[in-house]
Amino acid sequence: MKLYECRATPNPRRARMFLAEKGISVPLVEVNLIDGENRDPAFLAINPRGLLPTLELDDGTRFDEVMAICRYFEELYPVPPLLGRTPVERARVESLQRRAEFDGMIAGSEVFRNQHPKFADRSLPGAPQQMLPAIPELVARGRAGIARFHDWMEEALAKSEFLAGDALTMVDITALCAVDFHVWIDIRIPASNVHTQRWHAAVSSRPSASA
Ligand SMILES: N[C@@H](CCC(=O)N[C@@H](CS)C(=O)NCC(=O)O)C(=O)O
Repeated sequence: MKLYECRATPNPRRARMFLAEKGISVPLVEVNLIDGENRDPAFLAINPRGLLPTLELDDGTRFDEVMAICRYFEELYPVPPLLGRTPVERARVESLQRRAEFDGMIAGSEVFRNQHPKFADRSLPGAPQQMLPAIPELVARGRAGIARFHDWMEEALAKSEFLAGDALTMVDITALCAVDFHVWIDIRIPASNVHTQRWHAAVSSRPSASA
């Protein structure tokens, strides 16, 4: 088994952090996305979408998408549960995880990709044969999404230690990776959001945060 990833980038970090919280060790293969190695024919033969992370099983099965990879490992190694323990918890984690992903991770990507000159012809990740030019108007929408993300986190974290309750879940992993990714676009948790600041310091100090 191996996990194709790129150490510097936020979505592979979500997968690495999830694995570290579970205590699972998977050999990592670095693909230098910054230099465009994910769009080289050698990597496109592995994943035609050129997307990271991509998991490869010992029988050659491969799949991408962070949540598909995490769900696979959650089924094999249910302890500690990071996607919820009961049907209701699982539904709640799914709902909040998507919120962190859309308003945190994807909104950050919208700002970053639509304003960075290196991504002028790649406003969406994946599928190099279907590259899309940047749409500068999306930068404002991304920023609005991130403001909404900050408000939601502050409200949730005023009520509980972690975003989905009293234990760390995938919601916290996605949110932490999003918050740290936002530094690339010079956006930080507002200083007045004290509950989110407390949460960020606590989650960042876990060994998995530097996995
Ligand atoms: N929805 C995907 C998003 C993955 C993604 O956007 N990965 C980025 C790295 S953070 C990537 O592979 N980008 C390829 C590119 O920009 O060419 C997931 O959750 O895994």
